Amino acid sequence: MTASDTTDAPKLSAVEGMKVESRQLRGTILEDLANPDTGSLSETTYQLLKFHGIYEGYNRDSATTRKKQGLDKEYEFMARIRVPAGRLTAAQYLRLDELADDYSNGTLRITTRQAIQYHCILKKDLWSTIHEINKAQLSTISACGDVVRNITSSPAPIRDVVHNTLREVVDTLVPEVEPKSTAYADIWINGEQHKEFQEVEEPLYGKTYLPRKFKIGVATPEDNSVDVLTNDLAIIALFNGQTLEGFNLALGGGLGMTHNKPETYPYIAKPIVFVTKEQLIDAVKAVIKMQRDHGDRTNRKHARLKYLVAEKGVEWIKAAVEEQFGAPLPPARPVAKYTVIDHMGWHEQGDGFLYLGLPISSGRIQDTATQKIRTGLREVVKQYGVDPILTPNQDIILSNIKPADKTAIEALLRAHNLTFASDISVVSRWAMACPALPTCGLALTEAERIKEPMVASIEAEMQKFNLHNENISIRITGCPNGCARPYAGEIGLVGRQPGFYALYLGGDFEGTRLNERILDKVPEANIASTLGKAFALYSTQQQSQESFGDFCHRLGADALKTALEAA
Ligand code: SRM
Ligand code: SF4
Repeated sequence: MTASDTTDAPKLSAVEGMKVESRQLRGTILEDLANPDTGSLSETTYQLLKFHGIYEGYNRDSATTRKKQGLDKEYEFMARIRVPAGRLTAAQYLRLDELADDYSNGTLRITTRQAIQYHCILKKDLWSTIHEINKAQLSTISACGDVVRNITSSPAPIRDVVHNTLREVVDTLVPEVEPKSTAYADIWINGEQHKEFQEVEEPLYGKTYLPRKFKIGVATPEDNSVDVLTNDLAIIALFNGQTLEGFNLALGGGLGMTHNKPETYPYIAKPIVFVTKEQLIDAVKAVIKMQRDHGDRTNRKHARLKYLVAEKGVEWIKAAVEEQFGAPLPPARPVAKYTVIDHMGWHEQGDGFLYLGLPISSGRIQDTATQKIRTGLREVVKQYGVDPILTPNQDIILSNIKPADKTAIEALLRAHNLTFASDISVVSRWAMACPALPTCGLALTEAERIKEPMVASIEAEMQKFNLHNENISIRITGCPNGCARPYAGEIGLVGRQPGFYALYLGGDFEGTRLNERILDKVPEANIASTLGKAFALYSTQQQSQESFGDFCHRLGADALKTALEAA
């Protein structure tokens, strides 16, 4: 019996009760889906579906008009396909591409955690969608819900000790942290509606799984492309050249917050312990069990590991991890400065093959009037058998390319008008936006749909001060939950209320320092000109090699606020 199986906790939140009653995440999902009459589901099914990688939502664009017409909302589902470290085979990608037409809205959306999302799935198609995804040797299990989510890591398909180790760590961890409940297979693979329930042991999770979502990222200081310190558990591999020394575990990263609720806040993971390769899996499990047993199950807005780390302190956390691990562990080692790479452009893998990183704006793989991104990628994958890798920056890497195919592949992509990294500004290459409207039920403002014009207007301001070649990260979200990691960027634009954004500045490009809120409600139309004032200061007061984020940090929030508010 695990500590989470005991019932001496004060008062469980409603979701905790649902988990306990769910027969290990089964609930009445199949029965609810079989009812064709209603788009909406019971609250319990809505919550349980998340553990299966599925969210029910509705078309936010049409909801108001339909309400006036006395019509119900257009309910639809989002399915998130878990892709550890973003690695897909050519065959998997091609099947996902087909399914996007069969069941989704004809787009594949690369997420900030290297997964793929389908939007706009109809209730009648949901079972077939998930079933077909599994037939392609992919899964939506644990892509959402109170479990370990998709594990992120460097997408670089480089064949050397460093990258082989990162791949090995992810591949070893994935089955270890997956729920053991057979509910997912029973429902989506076997469709066994009336199968007699047989409880299986959940040694890691217990009956109530985790208090909240739990994210793991695996990185090296030399390649922090995953923003590893924004994860509940950051695994930082430390190498001496090509020799692995071990791993730092940093705990408590997380970005979600609520406007006007200072008790909620973004937080950067704190370094806690150093472990050897042999200790890693048990140490990871010790961290998860520690959060399972000590995380807050009474208030979901206070349930992430970050609140435990912030409130209990690193000494308490270290002792609690060691208790679960069963032995003392050395403290985390000092780490050199982090660097971030976007892996765009052509590179050698080190095994005779090449890889090509292609920017995909907001991760949206789609055909438009001007760009046939989806068709172009499909054709290249089909004709040349290259394996796609999804990046934590919402971009795509085509890997295992024969050098002899380089010219033809580039020509084929150009024929479909895909964008290459060399075609766009640095700032545009690094910018990210979350989906927000119309699919996200939590969006207060636009994000993905305004990203390109917004970035273009910011770029125009940068140009005025000759800063257009600067590496500046811009991250836009439609609400404060932080899905495009806005607080870990140099410029964060966070949806505040329709048409208005909170402006955050002063994070570092390397993802090791959070930015700060400088202005609360900037009208969308004024954002670029407001930032222009900061660019003006930066262009005249920048110290040698100082990045924009570091400059804003040095200036400080108060001075920046005064400068940006000045007419
Ligand atoms: Fe997220 C919820 C989209 C990465 C913090 N996130 C949501 C939901 C499911 C909305 C909902 O709960 O109803 C969004 C679906 C919108 C849609 O229309 O598709 C959503 N999150 C996304 C994605 C697709 C954004 C993207 O641009 O790619 C990312 C999917 C990642 C994946 O493949 O698993 C995504 N979300 C993140 C990240 C960034 C990361 O993990 O690197 C964060 C900040 C880090 C963190 O977890 O703290 C993030 N999402 C949240 C939160 C706030 C959690 C919190 O602790 O407060 C929510 C809301 C919640 O959980 O209650 C949320
Ligand atoms: Fe939705 Fe907010 Fe996440 Fe954007 S940041 S996808 S608006 S929950």
